[in-house]
Amino acid sequence: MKEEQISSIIGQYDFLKEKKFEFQTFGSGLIHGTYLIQTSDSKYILQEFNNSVFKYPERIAHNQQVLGEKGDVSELPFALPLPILNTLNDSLTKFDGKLFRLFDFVKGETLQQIQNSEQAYLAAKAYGGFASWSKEIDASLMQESIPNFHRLDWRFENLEKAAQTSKNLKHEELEILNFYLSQKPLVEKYLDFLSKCPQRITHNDTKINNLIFTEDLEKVAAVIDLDTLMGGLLLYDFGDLVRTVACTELETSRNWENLELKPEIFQKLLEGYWEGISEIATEDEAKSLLIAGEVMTCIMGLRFFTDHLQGNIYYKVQYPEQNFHRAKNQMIFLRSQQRLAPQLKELWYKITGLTD
Ligand code: GN1
Ligand code: MG
Repeated sequence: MKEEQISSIIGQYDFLKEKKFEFQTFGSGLIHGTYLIQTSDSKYILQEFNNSVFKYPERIAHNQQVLGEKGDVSELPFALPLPILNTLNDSLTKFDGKLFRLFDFVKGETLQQIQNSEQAYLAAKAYGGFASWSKEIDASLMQESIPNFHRLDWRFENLEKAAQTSKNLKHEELEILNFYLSQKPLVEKYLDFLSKCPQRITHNDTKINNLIFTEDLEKVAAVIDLDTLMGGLLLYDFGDLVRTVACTELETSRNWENLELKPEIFQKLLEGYWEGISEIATEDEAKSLLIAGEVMTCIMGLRFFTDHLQGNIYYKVQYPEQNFHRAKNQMIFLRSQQRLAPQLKELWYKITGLTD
């Protein structure tokens, strides 16, 4: 983007009109274009909104508005940067056929992977604390920014449909397809919790890099990326933490032999998340945490494999087989969690103090 363009966009915010500024591209996000804007006394993040991944920007704006109006953000022990309103009182600013949002800049560090188990604890406590903080907000006020986003049953049906029209699958593709189709019992368990657990306000993308840590990495300074914020189950947020933080390997890894769950990290995640939610969690919600990692890993495996069968239409790939490999990675990780389930259950008894 050029300086004149940025100037026209930020000119739609009263407090920035006519101000001198410098700008640069910022961060490693793959979805939205991101710029750091610096004036003589403040810093801001300007985002160019990706309308093809998020087809309902007005729903995102609605959800964030509900959150800002119904909850007191200042009560949280970390920042929750919501978009700043423009002169039209809108969080989305139109320019040149595109949509932009402006945020206050939060100083700190983002991690792509944890460096020690304490960071797993801090991350989980922050996401759990967020769910508790929003307990009074009626989740039915929220709109689906991505419909059926974490519906395991729907993701499962999508794979079934894609498989019906896929011919001549290779031996290894069939093995992975059959593995995912054998996960029907997990889908049933999920549906049981879906019928028994309340809808909460959930973040739905609880990866480690959606947090900003303080520069000394000892505290969470902010929870960011609130685009998938909507009504959901606590298990979605805890499960995506397990999926992305408690695995020995990244989701893009092909180091199959070394890929497994680290029980000691699972323990730290559960300690942190439980500390955040214990005051609000129902017994069913507490129990749902035991299958949370499996559910979210299965969802991602189903999504990757379906995308592979459909010719890589959703996820960016660096090579043609990448979604197939991601689905294989998630399959191995899901197997590892299922194998370790009895050990994880022992940790769960200890941490929650609950019995069956
Ligand atoms: C996508 O683009 P990113 O990394 O924020 C996806 C998540 C997946 C993740 C897997 C909107 O998130 O659900 O967990 O990829 N977000 C969307 O890498 O589809
Ligand atoms: Mg994201």
